[in-house]
Amino acid sequence: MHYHKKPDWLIKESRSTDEKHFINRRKILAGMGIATGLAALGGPAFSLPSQSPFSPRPGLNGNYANAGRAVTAESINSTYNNFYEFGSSKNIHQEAQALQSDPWTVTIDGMVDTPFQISVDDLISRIGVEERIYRHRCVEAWSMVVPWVGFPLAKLVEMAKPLSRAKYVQFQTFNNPEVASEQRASWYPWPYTEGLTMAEATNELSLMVVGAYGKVLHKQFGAPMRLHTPWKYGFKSIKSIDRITFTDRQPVGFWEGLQKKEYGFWANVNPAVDHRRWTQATERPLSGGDRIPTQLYNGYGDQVAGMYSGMADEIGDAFWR
Ligand SMILES: Nc1nc2c(c(=O)[nH]1)N[C@H]1C(S)=C(S)[C@@H](COP(=O)(O)O)O[C@H]1N2
Ligand SMILES: [Mo]
Repeated sequence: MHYHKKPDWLIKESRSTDEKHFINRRKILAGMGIATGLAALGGPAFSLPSQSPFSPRPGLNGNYANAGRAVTAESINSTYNNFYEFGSSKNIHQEAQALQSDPWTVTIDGMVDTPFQISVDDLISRIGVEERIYRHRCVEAWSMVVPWVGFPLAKLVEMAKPLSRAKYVQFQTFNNPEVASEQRASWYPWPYTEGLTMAEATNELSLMVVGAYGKVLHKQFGAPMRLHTPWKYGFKSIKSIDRITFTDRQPVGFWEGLQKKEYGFWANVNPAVDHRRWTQATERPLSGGDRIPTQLYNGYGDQVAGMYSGMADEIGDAFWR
């Protein structure tokens, strides 16, 4: 059945099941020293809890306690999102509340010792979580600073026991056109996919995000689990992941599949290479104020440049996009 507008009962129904599990996930996070705050359970439409000034929390990783810029207000980030499954505007936060993100199972397969499925709650309790403040740079030239809660992707890779033949990790988002209206648009190659090399996936910076602002991840941020690779353009940071596949073939990302010339596999932030439609030299912080210069690798070069030495010469500009 296809609804253009979801009837009220559907929203209520999914919300009540959701609340039970949501509270469960909050408990797990709280048990790991992450203050879970007041979650947005207020009503069928997304509503923000009362704002409190950001302060460091117990699980904060000291290496990522300061992004060199102020954290973007939660009220701004959580109402300006790219999540094309729910529409092509930035204003999808209300529609995204229909996503049933709890319970949630992730399939881990491909070139691994033994394929398996695991719930996000189990991943959280087996691996544990920490908080890191990261800069995020979208290829559309806006940027933000977010206090994420999550765990290193490297830990999940270790748990998956990939075979030595595996060279890449492919990520996939859910595909549920009944809930996500834009997934009824057949011209898009749903589901959204993205990929990283094994070196990138096991880089210390690659974070599997399950929370933000000390709370269980809001749906519009990609609940219950999304990737964040802060040295790459935002489209690499795939949301609401339900499958992780190890492979020897370079994965083709969602946007890459649509426009290879505009959205390449590597997509490392580079102020010297403009996108066809947007300059990459500067960026517009969502928090307001003047545009600021964009940094190579979004300022994370110390941790990631080594993975790409020599490659720019080899592949030229296409390397960056
Ligand atoms: N599944 C999915 N993941 C996605 C997207 C999307 O449309 N669908 N958009 C990407 C883009 S372009 C950006 S900039 C970030 C935006 O994350 P935010 O909305 O949490 O700021 O999510 C990325 N991950
Ligand atoms: Mo983006």
